[in-house]
Amino acid sequence: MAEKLFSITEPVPYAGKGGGEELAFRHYDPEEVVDGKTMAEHLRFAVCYWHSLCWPGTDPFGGPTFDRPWFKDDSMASAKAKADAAFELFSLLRAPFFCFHDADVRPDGGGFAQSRANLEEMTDHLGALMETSGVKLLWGTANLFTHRRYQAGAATNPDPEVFAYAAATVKDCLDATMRLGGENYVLWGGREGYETLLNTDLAAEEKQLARFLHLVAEHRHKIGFKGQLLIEPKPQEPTKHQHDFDVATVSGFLHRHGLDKEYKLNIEAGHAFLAGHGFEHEIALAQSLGLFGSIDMNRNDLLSGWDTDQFPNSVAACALAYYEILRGGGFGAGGTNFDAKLRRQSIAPDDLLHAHIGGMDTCARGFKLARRMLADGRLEQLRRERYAGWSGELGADLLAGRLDLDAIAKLVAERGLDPQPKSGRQELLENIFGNISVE
Ligand code: XUL
Ligand code: CO
Repeated sequence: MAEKLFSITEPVPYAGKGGGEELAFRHYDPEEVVDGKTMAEHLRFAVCYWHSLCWPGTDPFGGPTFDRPWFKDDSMASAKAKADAAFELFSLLRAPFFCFHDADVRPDGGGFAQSRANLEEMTDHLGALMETSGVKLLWGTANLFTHRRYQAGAATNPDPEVFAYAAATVKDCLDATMRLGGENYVLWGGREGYETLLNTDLAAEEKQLARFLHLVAEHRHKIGFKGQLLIEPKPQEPTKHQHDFDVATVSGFLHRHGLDKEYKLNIEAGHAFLAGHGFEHEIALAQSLGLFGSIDMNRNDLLSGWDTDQFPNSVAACALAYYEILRGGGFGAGGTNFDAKLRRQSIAPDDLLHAHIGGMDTCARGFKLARRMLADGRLEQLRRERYAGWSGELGADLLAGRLDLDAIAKLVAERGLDPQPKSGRQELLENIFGNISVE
């Protein structure tokens, strides 16, 4: 019998606001029904395997600080012990979903064939754990950035052999994701970019990346994978510049290459911030372009300027994100994946429980606030009023292209148009947001 990892054995209870227990939800009751769906169904939480089970507490200046039993070697037995601990964590948190990279769950086999065999064996093991626990797979993905073969990228590598190796790896990961009933498959191009333009052929790399994404889409159709394919934008880090910079950049790329019907986007809070955008901006833009898929929920330390992947703790920030998600109709196949990790000194396994409980409670409060903002209706009403002119005759004629520049000039002169500025009412809107309470 493996030694006990966490201090509790029963799932984290919902204790409500007054609850005194530390390991209890105060705001997230997975079974609470809101607008005909449970909170678990609305938020679709996923625990990420990599930060929670694999990351050992290293940082650029220091080695591992965490001491987990499965870190002792790179064997299949340790990979299975890690998987068992992972599902214990998911079940204690009552998380409906998890997400993983191939490299998180299987030891590197030292070559393609053995790595593939390891992944297949671990896919069976994960499948059995999913069956007994009821935990589902939100998305799978391939790690195409840690191994040194990917130092110059995967799809965008100057060496076609690396492209082929990466493509073969994605095939196996997509197959494994399908076998496990995954609802999405994510591609994050960690090293698809450059360190210096002096050795980089941008046009060649763009062509390679497009071919790679077409291959993945073709394979999805071939095997009948019904889940969503998602691209996760990030502007840089570890590269100096990444091709998938932000939502706008990826959207342009997808349209340029006829891929816009195949892919949607997985938007991460910290990545949006690194790109100089708000999280809600990236979500709103993806929604307006019909590309919204799923989110990676975290926050960055705004003073470090680094993708610190911390658990969310701002209800207001989460509310603004969920507001944009709800305005677009909520999650379809997507969900709220915590791409967040402990701080390096949080070495106790229970810290994983505290981190997720806090994150889930914060998201639940943010979601409820967002819902009330929508139900209240004033924000949407004021937005509609601001654009009301466009539903009039002039607006309709302009948009429909019924007037050319000559006709517009004639109309402005004949009608003596002298448009007057109107208030944008930002403070009023911010006060409305500030005064709507979560409860
Ligand atoms: C890296 C990141 C990844 C992706 C999956 O910043 O967010 O963990 O979510 O590869
Ligand atoms: Co992410």
